Amino acid sequence: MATDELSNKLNRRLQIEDGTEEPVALDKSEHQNGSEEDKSTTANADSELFAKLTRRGELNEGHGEHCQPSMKAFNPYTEFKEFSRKQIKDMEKMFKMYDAGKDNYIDLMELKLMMEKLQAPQTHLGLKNMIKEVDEDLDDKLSFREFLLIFRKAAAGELPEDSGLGVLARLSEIDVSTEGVKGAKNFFEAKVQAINESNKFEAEIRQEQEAKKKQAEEQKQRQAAFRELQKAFK
Ligand SMILES: [Ca+2]
Ligand SMILES: [Ca+2]
Repeated sequence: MATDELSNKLNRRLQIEDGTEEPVALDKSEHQNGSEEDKSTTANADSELFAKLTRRGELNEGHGEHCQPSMKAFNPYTEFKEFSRKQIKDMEKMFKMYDAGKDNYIDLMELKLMMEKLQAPQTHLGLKNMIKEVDEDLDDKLSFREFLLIFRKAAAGELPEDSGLGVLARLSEIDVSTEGVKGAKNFFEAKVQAINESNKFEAEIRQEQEAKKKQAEEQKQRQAAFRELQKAFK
């Protein structure tokens, strides 16, 4: 519905600009009380509207530049709900510490140094494979998000303990606490805990939203009462 309305407006605007259709009502009022200056301001606003509509149309049809996924704000706390804020902060600290070049990526050289620091040096091929395992955007280096994937996999017991990434997660001294690598029982307990955590998180957000809604309603009521009061004094 809304899209139809937009495209109608857009078509009409195009026709007016082409001169194939006389603008009606809108312009009449301008002739009556508007100066030339007013008109050009309206024209500017119109072309701005036109640009916006065109862009909206393009986006609706899937053309136009959408934001790259990597440009979207990445929120580790909502995406990695299985970890506590403390755990994520620890992982961030570690990531920043080993990102010596401060470009927000851990590249092969930086990973090499990390593994040496952790006293588990890896071969060149080993390092490459470690990156490959979580390098979702295939740029041969680890973003913070990809770095977190290492711990997600470790916590879910998906990394062989003697694999490069498994060693990294174990030696990182970050308590992934879900203890996925230590056996099925703990793994399932960890899962349950993760689910409870995420439910808790959602419940907290819901509570916040409800509180806001209530506040807005109360304000509305106050305003209505105030208006009634005003009326009474008129
Ligand atoms: Ca770096
Ligand atoms: Ca990458």
